[in-house]
Amino acid sequence: MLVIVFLGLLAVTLSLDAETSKSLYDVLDGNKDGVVRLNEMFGTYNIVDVNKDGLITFEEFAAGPHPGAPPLSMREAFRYFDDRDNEKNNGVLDSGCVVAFFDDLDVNKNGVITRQEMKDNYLPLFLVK
Ligand SMILES: [Ca+2]
Ligand SMILES: [Ca+2]
Ligand SMILES: [Ca+2]
Ligand SMILES: [Ca+2]
Repeated sequence: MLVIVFLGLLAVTLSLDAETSKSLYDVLDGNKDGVVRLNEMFGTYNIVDVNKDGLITFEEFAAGPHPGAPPLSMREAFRYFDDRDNEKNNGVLDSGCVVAFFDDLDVNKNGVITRQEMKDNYLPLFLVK
């Protein structure tokens, strides 16, 4: 019985994740050519940076497209980025986190992130500490 419940929960978690990574990918792929490039990632960063001061606060982050759906909390996702930008763990995000995030997802280092790379690598980034 417990096993069945667990598998059910797992299925829900996995399908939520697939939805999250898919919708985030659609946001990141600004020109809809099916791959995400670094400049598109910066474009999304600039959209999330509502007041255009070059930094993203938690409030700006929470209002934009982000990996915040269960099982991930928005705070944890924010911390993930704040741990990878230029001024680490200072409570705001700078553009350094864009490069780090891109690099984490572009596993084969060919300069573009495919839908498959997003699908395979997005969730583990946030789950493995
Ligand atoms: Ca694109
Ligand atoms: Ca800002
Ligand atoms: Ca920071
Ligand atoms: Ca790639």
